[in-house]
Amino acid sequence: MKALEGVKILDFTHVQSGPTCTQLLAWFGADVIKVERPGVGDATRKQLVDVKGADSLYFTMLNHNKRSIEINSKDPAGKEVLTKLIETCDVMVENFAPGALDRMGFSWENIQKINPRIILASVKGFGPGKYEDCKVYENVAQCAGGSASTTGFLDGPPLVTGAQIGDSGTGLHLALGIVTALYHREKSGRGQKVLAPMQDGVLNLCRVKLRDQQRLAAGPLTEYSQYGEGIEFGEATPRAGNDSGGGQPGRILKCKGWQHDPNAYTYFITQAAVWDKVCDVIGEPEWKNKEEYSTPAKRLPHLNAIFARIEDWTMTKTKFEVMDICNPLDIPVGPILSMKEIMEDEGLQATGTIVKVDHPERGAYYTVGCPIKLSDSPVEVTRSPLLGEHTAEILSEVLGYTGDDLTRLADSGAFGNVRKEAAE
Ligand code: CAO
Repeated sequence: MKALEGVKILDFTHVQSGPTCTQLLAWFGADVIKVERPGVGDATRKQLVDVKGADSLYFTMLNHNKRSIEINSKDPAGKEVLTKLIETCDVMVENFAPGALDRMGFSWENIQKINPRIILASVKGFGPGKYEDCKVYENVAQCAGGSASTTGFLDGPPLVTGAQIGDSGTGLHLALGIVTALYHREKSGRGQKVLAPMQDGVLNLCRVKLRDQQRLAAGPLTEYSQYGEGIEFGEATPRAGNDSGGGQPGRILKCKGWQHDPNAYTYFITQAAVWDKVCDVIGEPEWKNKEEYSTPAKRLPHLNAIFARIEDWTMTKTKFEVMDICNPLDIPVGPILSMKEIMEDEGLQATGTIVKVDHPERGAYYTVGCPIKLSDSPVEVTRSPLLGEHTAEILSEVLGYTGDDLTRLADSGAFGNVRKEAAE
């Protein structure tokens, strides 16, 4: 039995933030019923299409292990079925623009009246306040949550990151809120509203930057490169390039082949505990007795010179050789892996973090499997549903519609291809 087996999720999500959350719940065993607009579906189905006529990778990689039902939520028959789904499900998840659910007639008050045990979980761009009505996408959240202002180099513009911390990061936060509310319901018997604003989720992931903001009041941030370069600090946490965010200095350094391979780099951390080993490995054993380098604090103003010398050494090795040499010495390093290298990584494939999935329209493709491993609830990744693939099945098996009732719904036109499927 899977951890969340028996939990029914009414998945009213679209694009990325909501779908990442419900995909996780599906992987843990919940029955996730994805509601989509008839004939159109989640907008991502047809975004960034690489195989003509097939669902895009954008959609398939965010919607595994779910069932799809087409419902026009603005049609009376659609509202009737949605109401039944709310009665039946444990959790309703949505990430529409602010107010959209209310406009459909499903305010939190109405939802509670239909099913007092249901949990309503929402992603919005911003929490209550002056921006609460804004529509928000990933990069807006990265900018508003403190990530962009603290990412990049000191002499360059703010940067967004490749990690989808606004969308997938908020999806993760929401999933935790949902299982927490489910746990609470065990004791209270009631559902509750769970809200995960994207700005708040990004800020939570930028916690250390708010830490640094307050440390500025006590003087310069000595572990930042600019301190060693004699550049004054302003009033806000600056961009720190590839400096380590923690107390152990680190940098991205060139490795053998960097001239033609954009990813021939390693991250290198001069952790205090292994300083002597770092000196030996790069061929500077006399540094161990050098007064200016004798403590971590004394080394801080010299980090540029220290890392320049370490880079002279890393440039003579490939990023994997650096790993092989440093790892046994407990010197923390990390090769900069390209997406190609990650996709082909046998270790990640063996643990189910990179998974090959077959799809009837597009054939086999790789996806990222569940990154959280439960020993008693293993994940089996199954393909994303075609649009409305389970409409008839959900109407009849989950909601109990049969005979004339099923025909009435099919005739209403509010459920896409249900008539054809029911006839089959
Ligand atoms: N049947 C009928 N209508 C439907 C429907 C269905 N099954 N599903 C959605 N709709 C309608 C909605 O009711 C809404 O109608 P109204 O505007 O008349 O109320 C309409 O479709 C558009 O919904 P939307 O405003 O949510 O969609 P959008 O493409 O304009 O905006 C987004 C997209 C993501 C910017 C917005 O949904 C949003 O800000 N969401 C919250 C933040 C968020 O999750 N952002 C992350 C996006 S990427 O992961």
